[in-house]
Amino acid sequence: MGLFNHSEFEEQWNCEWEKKHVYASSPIFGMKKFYCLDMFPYPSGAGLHVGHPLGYIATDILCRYKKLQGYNVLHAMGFDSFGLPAEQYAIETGQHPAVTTAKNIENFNLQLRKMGLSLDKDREFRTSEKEYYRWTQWIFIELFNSWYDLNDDKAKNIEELIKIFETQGSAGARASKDSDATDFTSKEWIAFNEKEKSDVLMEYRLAYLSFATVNWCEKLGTVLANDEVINGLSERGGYPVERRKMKQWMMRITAYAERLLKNLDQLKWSDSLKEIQRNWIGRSEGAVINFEVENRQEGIEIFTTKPETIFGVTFLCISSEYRDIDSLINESNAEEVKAFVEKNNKLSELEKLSNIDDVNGVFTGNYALNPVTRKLVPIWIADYVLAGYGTGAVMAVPGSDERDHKFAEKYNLEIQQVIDDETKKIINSSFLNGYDISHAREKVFSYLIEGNLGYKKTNYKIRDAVFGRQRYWGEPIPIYYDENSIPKPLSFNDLPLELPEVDAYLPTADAQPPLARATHWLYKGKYNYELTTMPGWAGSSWYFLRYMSPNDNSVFVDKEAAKYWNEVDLYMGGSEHATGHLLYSRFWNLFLYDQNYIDFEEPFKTIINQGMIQGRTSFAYRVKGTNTFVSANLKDKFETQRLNVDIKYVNKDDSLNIDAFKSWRKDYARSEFILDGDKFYCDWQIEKMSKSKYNTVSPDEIIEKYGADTFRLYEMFLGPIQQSKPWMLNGIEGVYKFLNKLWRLFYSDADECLVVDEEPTHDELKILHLMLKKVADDVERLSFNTAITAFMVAVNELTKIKCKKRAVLEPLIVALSPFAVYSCQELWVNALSKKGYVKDEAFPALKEEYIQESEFEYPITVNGKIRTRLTFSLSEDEDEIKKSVLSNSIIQKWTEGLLMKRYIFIKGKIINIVV
Ligand code: ANZ
Repeated sequence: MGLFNHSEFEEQWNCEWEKKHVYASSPIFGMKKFYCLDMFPYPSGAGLHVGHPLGYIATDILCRYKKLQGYNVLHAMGFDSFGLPAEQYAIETGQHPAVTTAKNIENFNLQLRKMGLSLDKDREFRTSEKEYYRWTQWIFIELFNSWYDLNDDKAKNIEELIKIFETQGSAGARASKDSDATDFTSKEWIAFNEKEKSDVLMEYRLAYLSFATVNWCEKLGTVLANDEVINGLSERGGYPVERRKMKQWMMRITAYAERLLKNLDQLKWSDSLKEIQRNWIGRSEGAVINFEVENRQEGIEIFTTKPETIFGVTFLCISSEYRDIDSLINESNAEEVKAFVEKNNKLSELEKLSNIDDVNGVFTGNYALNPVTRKLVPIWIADYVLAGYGTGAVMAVPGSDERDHKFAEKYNLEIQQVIDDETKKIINSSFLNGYDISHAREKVFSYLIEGNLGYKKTNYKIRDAVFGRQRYWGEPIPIYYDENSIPKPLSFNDLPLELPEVDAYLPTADAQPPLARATHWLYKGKYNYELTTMPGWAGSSWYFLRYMSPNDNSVFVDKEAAKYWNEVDLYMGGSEHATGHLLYSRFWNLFLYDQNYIDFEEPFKTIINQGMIQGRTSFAYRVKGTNTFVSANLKDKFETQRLNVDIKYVNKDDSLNIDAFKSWRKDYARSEFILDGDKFYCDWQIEKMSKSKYNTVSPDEIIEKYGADTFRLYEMFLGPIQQSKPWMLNGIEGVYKFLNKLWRLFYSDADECLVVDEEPTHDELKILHLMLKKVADDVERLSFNTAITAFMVAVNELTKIKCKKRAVLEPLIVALSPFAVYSCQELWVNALSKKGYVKDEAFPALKEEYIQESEFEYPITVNGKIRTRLTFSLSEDEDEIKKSVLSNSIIQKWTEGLLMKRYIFIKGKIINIVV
């Protein structure tokens, strides 16, 4: 064993570590803990490219470092294995998603295991295995059995609510509930039949069934969440998405809006991530004001954040989905209105919002009364008013609001200054005497409240989350329908409710979800089950808890284990989860906290978003309408079309390997090529690394060639972890050379081990401790690239002075072991003749005395000009230094025969002489 050859030891250590479960972890009460988590991987069929491990390697280094620092570390990785891609693949190929998923996971694990990650494999699980999804179903039932008490600001058991209803009716509870929930007395409640009671309770449950306008994607055959729809198309596949009203299982995340917002302050997340969540939750304080409607019993309630602008209202706008809209339409133009409503209801909220430059609407034919000015204003239907926000109606103030102004201009409606002369008169003679818009808010509020015309209201943009999907490959929702079609949860003993086998993974001919194909799938042999399944985010909303006691089948998480491991200390993942996953899991965690199952409110103390690794995409130009490609530098002579080329057909100098390229696709086999000299050049561009752009680089070959340690170091050496950066192999040789150089500190050319037991010199120890200090600081800041530079500097300097001393090399190896895991272990055992695993050592203690400078080289000036430099110990007596300086021959030359006027000594800085 002499020269660095990764293939001689990496796999061997891997096998030993695996066999001995060296990364197994368990709570050690009294010992400080570090819980580190990578965002849950979805095992896609494409396998890993070099962008995926970036975060995994970073967290691994941190975990190993924390272990050296004496922490008890929890680091595990399972798989988010339900989801659309496996199901899409199943639809296309007929293969059971469980089969493809298992194959993908196996492949994933093979790729991951080579990277030397210190994952506790005994804690691996998959969301699609029944031992896991039993608990996802159990949490669903817990949510179903809960309501949110706004008085105590926490979730409570639905039985408590029933008791309140029995004694006080609906007025007895301040609860988070459906906006159109009905009021009833205790007498009425008692008189309700079972079905009616069930319907009422649905308006309060945290997991509930309700009619909701959803994003329906015909092509995918399912409902999508708002964040899965981009510009009216499905994020996956890019298929059209339309709005539909459907009865859906929902999650009342809105009950937690205020706590989700407030708790952000205590989290160590980036400001931008917090801001994204704040905007998504979207808290607005304002008022709900009632406008009476002419010739109609019921008025229209509007929500405004600027009640003080009520004097400038010139019309009202309601949403096209406004409830009871028909009673607001006049016979005269009913047709026009209905056509508008129908067209508009098809648009998603996002489309309505993105249409900001073009506002559209139609007059209902009716008028409403401004409760303050007593002026009649027309009621319009407008596309910019969202049905699900506020009350679905606005008071339009074109003198103050931009959209209202646009609308008024377009339809020739009155545009009035918020305070015109007319209103001034009203104001002066009324409660607002001396109206000043900036101070009027509270006055308007009290006027409205006293007059019973409105009330204060805080609104949130966040919506309840649609939870049911018309898909196969997800957790079945553990609900059955009894003989009266009342939905009821399964009893705990009947969990897990397993996915039934079906003959195809598509909806049925009558548009029922795929589970309807399982015709004999019945609860207790007679009741129908719920046929929708849970969305992709269900399993990932609590997985961080499961790692704490993954093999305990008696409980979702062992309470003691949860107490010990507690919240995640560092969560690493992509910024694309800023709203969906990070809100849903915070919501479930808060709920489980309310239920007293865990004792921390927030799951993720610190979040780091790793940057994206970008790929270098290659393109070839084809002359339009032909099968002739033209070299990139000649393309301007033709009218061309740019096509992606898989980077595996492109050489380092961007020339195309034409023969290989021709074999890629049938239609390229007979292509012609216009060359530049004897080569055909491709164009390139740096963009996101992705299978679809044919620019992915697999880690496998790199690891094969250079070893996993080089790969780990190189991924980290590319730049700061939070930054996006292009993948280029240019620098990998440098990192590889570093490991070779490291090896050379231990072994001679003739393979002899060179390590000696001699006392190290001060200089050697200085190199070591300067490196230790830098590495420790950098790793704490997650600045892994600069830490690697510090190792490189130290190894170079030790090489220069030929240091082979154990007392220096041993700590070097311990400090480097989180980065170069295999090499350090190999050197630990074979070159340093140590027993056990270097990962179990302690991080070397930093000795400041070697870092602090003991000497200083003083610049000596005579009359302001530096004439020489002299080195003195920093502890040397000032008078002694003065004597040496004045007797120095160069200084004497400049001062000879002159009278010294002044001598200034500044310790550790400078010596000035004035003559
Ligand atoms: C009068 C007014 C005057 C308004 C003014 C704004 C400015 P945020 O901050 O987003 O909560 N609004 C209320 N409900 C709406 C709905 N369903 N769809 C579209 N717009 C709606 O915005 C609240 C403001 O947006 C409200 O205050 C209302 O217009 C409008 F100078 O009322 B405002």
